[in-house]
Amino acid sequence: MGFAADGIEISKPLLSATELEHLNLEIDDLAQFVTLNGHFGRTYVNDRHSTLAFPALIKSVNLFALLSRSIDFMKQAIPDFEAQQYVVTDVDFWFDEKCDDYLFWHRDCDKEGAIIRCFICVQGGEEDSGKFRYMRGSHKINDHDYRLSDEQVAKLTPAIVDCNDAAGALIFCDVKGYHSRFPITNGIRRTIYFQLHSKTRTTTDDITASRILLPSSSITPDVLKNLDYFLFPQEGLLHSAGWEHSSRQTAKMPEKLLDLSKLENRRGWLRTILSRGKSALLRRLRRPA
Ligand SMILES: O=C(O)CCC(=O)C(=O)O
Ligand SMILES: [Fe+2]
Repeated sequence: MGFAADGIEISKPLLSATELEHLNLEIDDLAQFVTLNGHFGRTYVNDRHSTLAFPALIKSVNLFALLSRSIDFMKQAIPDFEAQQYVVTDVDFWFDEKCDDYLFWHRDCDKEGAIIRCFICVQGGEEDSGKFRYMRGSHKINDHDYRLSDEQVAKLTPAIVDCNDAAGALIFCDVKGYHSRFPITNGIRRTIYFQLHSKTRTTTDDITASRILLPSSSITPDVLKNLDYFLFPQEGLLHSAGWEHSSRQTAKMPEKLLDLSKLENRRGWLRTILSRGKSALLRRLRRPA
């Protein structure tokens, strides 16, 4: 199975059985953590789906190093990966509880190669616990809607691939392709989730809608090697302030940010500082102790 032809690919496990065990133990603990203000460990999207509030704080596995290894894998597997200038737009950890519903077959984008989603199963993900499903080659279909009709599903059934035995492996797919998952009737599902947007195939607004907390304790040489994948488009620096350009913002821009927007020509300067910092850090980290 190959990404270019099929829209989906699965790597060999990137996490060992021991790493999965340690990660699950840590998550058991983190997911329970409650502060006086309410539930701090998880953010509930609905009663069956929640996300870890601060996935970046996971210690048993460096999620960013794992992401960097995932990027290395995709560079090899996806012929135009570097040309499409992907940028990381999500690093998340999902909890899915019992759910008898069969997620309907859908796509999340109508431009090929624009958005890549990556899933690493930490728990569950089997046939009775939310195994991911994808229709091979359906990222090439241009005339179907967001959601497939029953007739369309029947026609495309031979193309369905089920992501079997995926614990610790990287499942990555083009979300223009149709996908679904099995219901969760037994146990739960825990998934590490990464998303990348192509800078050439999506807009700056799409990309800067998301932010990622990257703690300094996660910055290893492995992470720095792929730091470019965390750099937003230049014009995104102001977009990500969330005021001037976002159509979703209705609030008035505060004076301070208005001043900032006058400094647009300084953005190139900021970028230089960032990349200088990167080479200095790399040099330091590579120096023998
Ligand atoms: O829960 C899943 O595995 C599928 C979620 C989904 O549709 C998506 O990530 O776009
Ligand atoms: Fe989806």
